[in-house]
Amino acid sequence: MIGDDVIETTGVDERRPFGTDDDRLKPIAARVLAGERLSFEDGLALYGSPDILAVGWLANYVRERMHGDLAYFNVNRHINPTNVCVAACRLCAFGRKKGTEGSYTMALEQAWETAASGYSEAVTEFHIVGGLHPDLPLEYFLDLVRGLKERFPLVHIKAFTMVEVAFLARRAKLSIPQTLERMKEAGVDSCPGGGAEIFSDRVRHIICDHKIDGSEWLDTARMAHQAGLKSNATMLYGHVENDEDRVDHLLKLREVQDETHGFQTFIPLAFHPDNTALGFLPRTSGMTDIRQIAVSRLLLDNFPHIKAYWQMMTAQIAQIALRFGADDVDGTVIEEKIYHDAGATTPQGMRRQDLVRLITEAGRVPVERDTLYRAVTRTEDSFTVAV
Ligand code: V47
Repeated sequence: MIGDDVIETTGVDERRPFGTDDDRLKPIAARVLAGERLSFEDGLALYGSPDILAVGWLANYVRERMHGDLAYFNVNRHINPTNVCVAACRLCAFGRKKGTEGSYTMALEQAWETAASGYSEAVTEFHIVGGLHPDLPLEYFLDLVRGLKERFPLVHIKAFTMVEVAFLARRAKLSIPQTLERMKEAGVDSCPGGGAEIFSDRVRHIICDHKIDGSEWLDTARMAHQAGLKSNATMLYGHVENDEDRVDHLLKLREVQDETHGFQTFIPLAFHPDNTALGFLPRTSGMTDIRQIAVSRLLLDNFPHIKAYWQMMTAQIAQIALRFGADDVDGTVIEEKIYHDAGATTPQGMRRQDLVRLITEAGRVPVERDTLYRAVTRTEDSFTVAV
């Protein structure tokens, strides 16, 4: 109910009618049920509402309208070819200066071996991100991708954030579209969503002032989409940003998506403070993580998918998120470095069957997907995707 009026829902969760004591949510609920777009002010009201269950109801309504009971996961592997990085972002515990303790750069053979090791079930995706290395040329990364494609022709390569693309373009003295073309020729199939952080200049100045700014990140994503590459988008929250910064970030992504329709998934990322220059900040709470998923689902009406990245938010919170707006939990991952360097206590990876159980126990229907969200069917030693 909204106030005293019963809202008719269209086949979605009619068992539990909407109700709230928060007057600011009532007009928002009417807009959500009518399929109308929410505004900046609506975003602030959703972040500020004490009625988290009502916010979650609305996000779940939209999630079920888009995906029913389905929840997606994939069998993937992360490869981080180097942690050497010139950027020294205060938010990051992964990057190291060249030559300092703990820094590493994989030889190409080593990266290809890493891709093949540690897991018996055929992965459908390599997720490749790394530091902004001062000396490694674009050719190293292109050779890395070419070598992976040669060895694993069926595996989708999701590689290089917008920050890396812009950095490699500058180092190679190429334009961003030229760099993206070179990446595509080498075998890059899509791009991951990292490096977006928060677009606000004020916040970026504090957490990551040596990398591209928010509008450059958005422009690079636009160019990736124009080049025919799908990509993801992230938002880092739970540090020094406020609700206005979060809403601004989401609406800027929505604007680009209206133009290009190139984003597949939005992934909110909770700040992990350990071993970073912002180590004095507290971790986010489960409530903040759940609300972030719900608000993302409600504001990003043109994003097909909202990911509750289990490595970042724990498997337990990811399960709850599947009922608060998320429809995806990411994948097996196998070895995660960025969050574990920053204090994550989640396991390094999960088996396919554990992801299936996670989703099933959340009351959703698991669907193994490839990176482009096509259903994967497994045979004994390979897989096919529905096209
Ligand atoms: O870009 C870095 C963030 C991102 C910290 O596209 C941190 O499918 C929290 O983008 N605390 C990398 N976050 C991870 C990422 C990602 C993950 C899973 C799936 C996809 C996808 C993308 O992690 C970085 C940065 O925004 N990050 N350090 C930290 N201390």
